[in-house]
Amino acid sequence: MSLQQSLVGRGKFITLEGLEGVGKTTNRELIESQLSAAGIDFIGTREPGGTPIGEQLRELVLSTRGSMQAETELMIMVASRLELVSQLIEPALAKGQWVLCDRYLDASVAYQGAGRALGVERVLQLHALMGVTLTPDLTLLLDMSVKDGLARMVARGKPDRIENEAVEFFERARQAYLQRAVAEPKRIEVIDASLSKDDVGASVARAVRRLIQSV
Ligand code: T5A
Repeated sequence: MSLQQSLVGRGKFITLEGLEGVGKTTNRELIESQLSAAGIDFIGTREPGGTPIGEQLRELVLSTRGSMQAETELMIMVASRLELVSQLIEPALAKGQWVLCDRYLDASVAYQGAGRALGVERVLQLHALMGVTLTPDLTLLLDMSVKDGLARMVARGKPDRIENEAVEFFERARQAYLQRAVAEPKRIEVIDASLSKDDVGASVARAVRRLIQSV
């Protein structure tokens, strides 16, 4: 470790999670402003994607052309994550930068583990096998009813392959997210995403402020 690294310390890793249309992108922008105002050096990224290979994988996995086995979908998500963690997230954290990521491993647990019914344990085992074991310091789970979240998404138009899934798929994913929050209350903060943008933003900002104050 260089002298500068030991002085700065390791950065913090924040993830945003939740179903379609719950406001992850909206709140990602708010957090970015908050971190900038606090003078924190950070990078923002997203999943699937975030690296040149990851962005190609994103296009492939979200394309509406043709069908795909659930296992294939999971492996593409893991491959994109592996690239992102090794090329971008780990090096940034090691340099003392904070990382803000729109979706991460909890999304695979929810969407592939529960939504596609591949099994939560199987999803976690695959990550462990591939060495993707990095855990966020803070996860903001934006939660609201599937119906209302999908309505926001529909208003935006042009659904991708996963957004075309049935309501039951998203209900299973939502329950898996909430179960993870119960199992890891220190890491995962559940935020009521059905409230106004201002109220959701205020809850998000409070959680991020607590993390900033903890260092
Ligand atoms: N996926 C991803 C997996 O299946 N497994 C995985 O492991 C991973 C990593 C990614 C897809 O891949 C899947 C999940 C996804 O299906 P994506 O485009 O990155 O797709 O993610 P989406 O969730 O589809 O992103 P969206 O843009 O649809 O949703 P956001 O970002 O949550 O919502 P946002 O901020 O764009 O807001 C949506 C609309 O609602 C409004 C906004 O202005 C916007 O119009 N809005 C509000 N309106 C009222 N009140 C509020 N509080 C509002 N907040 C936002």
